[in-house]
Amino acid sequence: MRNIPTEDRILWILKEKDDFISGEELSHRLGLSRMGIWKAIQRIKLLGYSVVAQPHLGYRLIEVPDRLIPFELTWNLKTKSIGKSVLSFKKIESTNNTAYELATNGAREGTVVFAEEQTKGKGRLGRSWLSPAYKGIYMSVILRPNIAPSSAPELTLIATLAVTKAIRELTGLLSFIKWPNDVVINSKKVCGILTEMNAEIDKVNFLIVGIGINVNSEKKDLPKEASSIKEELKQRISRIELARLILLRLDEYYEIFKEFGFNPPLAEIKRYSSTLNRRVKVHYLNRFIEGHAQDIDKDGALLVRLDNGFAEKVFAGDLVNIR
Ligand code: BT5
Repeated sequence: MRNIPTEDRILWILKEKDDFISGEELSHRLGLSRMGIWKAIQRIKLLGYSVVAQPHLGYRLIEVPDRLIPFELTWNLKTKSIGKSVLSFKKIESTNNTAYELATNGAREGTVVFAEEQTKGKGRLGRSWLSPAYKGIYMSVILRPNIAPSSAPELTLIATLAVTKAIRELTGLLSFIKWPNDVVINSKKVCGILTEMNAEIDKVNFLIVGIGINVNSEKKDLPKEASSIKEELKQRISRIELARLILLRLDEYYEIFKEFGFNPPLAEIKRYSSTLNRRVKVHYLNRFIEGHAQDIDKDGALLVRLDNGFAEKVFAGDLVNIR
């Protein structure tokens, strides 16, 4: 356990024990003095953990704070690549920008950057993403898939699938994928994905998949037409649990994507789509296209059947479900 901070090592032992453990045993197992243990416990408490100390019994972990602490995000996380390295910031401009910088400097695939608050959270096309402190999950994942730049939108859809599944599993809420980059509950946006890329003409160097989720945000924190999990569920949930589940699901679908391509995740994306088989209006490259959302193509594009009978393939855009 060399190089692992003392706090994390103590937390690890306290979690596994799930009962009182004597200061003596802790100091023996960590090779630290009793005073050293006591000081580390004080630092753990400053992070927001509740640890009780009882004479003769020792220390016991009572409560974990709902903070995006790397140790909590990764403890016993069974993923292959996503979340093997996690960084968490209290306040930064944009997790996508920080992840992009890290990736430029060689950060490995699966590195994830979290923030409790973003001061310049980004949406697509220069739009902004409201990121109130401690209420949402703002995270960016570095991926280095061996794909052409034209396949990047597939990873955006895979991320919407991971989030949709995780929300359903944890809360029972019926979340849906709104093409091309949203997750909605009761037709209201609770999550948006922004994928950015560093690529050459025919090869992606890396992708940054940025995920913003309104978890415990209140109506007043959000744009009028948006919502949060808390607003829809009428109850707060653990951001840590949701973030861990998203890392797991993303890892699972990313592995499938790397091995079998986009088709298997696409079948599920269609199943959870709130867009297909509806009349839609898409704002795309300064044009409005209206018609029937017929299918999501094997590259993630939306096929819209126009009223004149022709089908048009739309690669990106802003979409309104009309009915
Ligand atoms: C998106 O763009 O939906 C992508 C949002 C990605 C945010 C994440 S957070 C972590 C990572 N780091 C970043 O800097 N970004 C990513 P788009 O489809 O263009 O939608 C943007 C529009 O959604 C805005 O113009 C607002 O109308 C609306 N919006 C802004 N904040 C919102 C929020 N918190 N919840 C719902 N809608 C919001």
